[in-house]
Amino acid sequence: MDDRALNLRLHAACSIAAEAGALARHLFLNRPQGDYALKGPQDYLTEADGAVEALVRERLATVFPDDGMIGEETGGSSAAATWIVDPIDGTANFARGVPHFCVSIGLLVDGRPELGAIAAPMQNELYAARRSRGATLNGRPIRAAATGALSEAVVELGWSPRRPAADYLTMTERVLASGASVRRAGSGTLGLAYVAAGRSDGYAELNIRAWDVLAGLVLVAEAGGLANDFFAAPDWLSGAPVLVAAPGIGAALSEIVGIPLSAARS
Ligand code: LIP
Repeated sequence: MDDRALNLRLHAACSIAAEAGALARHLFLNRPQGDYALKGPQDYLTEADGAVEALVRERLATVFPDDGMIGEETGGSSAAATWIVDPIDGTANFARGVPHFCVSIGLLVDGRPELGAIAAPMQNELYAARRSRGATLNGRPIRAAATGALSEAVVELGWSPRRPAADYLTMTERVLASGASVRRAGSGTLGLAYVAAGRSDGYAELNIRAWDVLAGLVLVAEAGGLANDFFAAPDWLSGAPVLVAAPGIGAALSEIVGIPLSAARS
């Protein structure tokens, strides 16, 4: 795909993410308390997930009819260029009234992460990145932090019932023992974006989905951070481990959580 076609898709991803973010914000501020369902243990679903995904699918199909799209809620089909979409990442937060969630739109071209846009509507923040073209937050360049030791680091860990709690507890114990401070905010996508923006120094989760991480992985790579090769996992569509980190602590954190970092750079 040539430069012009990729630029067109980056701009479209940003404007569609912003529009979808505005819809998510409206639905969040007007949702009745307790208005959610569970797709499975601790796996929340709200009407907003479906409404936002339908909007994104309609917009992308209108502008790029030959591209594929896979959405968290309604699935889809892939093509040479495939959009991977999470309409509301951080649905558990959204459902319980916690204003920490986002819309994530990423593009794979021939299986390679090319670009991403993430809208965090409650913070009026729009993240964007394209491979070899840098990463921005509200149009300004972002860089991963210069933190040089785990004892000074802030690391976010994600979990879900897709892996036994013991695995997560072991990982948390090892990271805490390294002297790092640990947090969990409930949105894997924003966890990766915060590493790209230097707001935290690492994000790890043992089983996460492609729609939670694609846009964030492009952001981290373009902000000078390190990441594992998520899309090299044989069955990344049903979930795989993710690790991203600031360059100064990447090797040490990778050793602790047991997720190898990718040698490749964008
Ligand atoms: C969530 C991720 C989180 C993970 C949850 C879930 P959702 O995405 O952001 O990191 O732990 O299991 O996958 O369901 O809010 O789009």
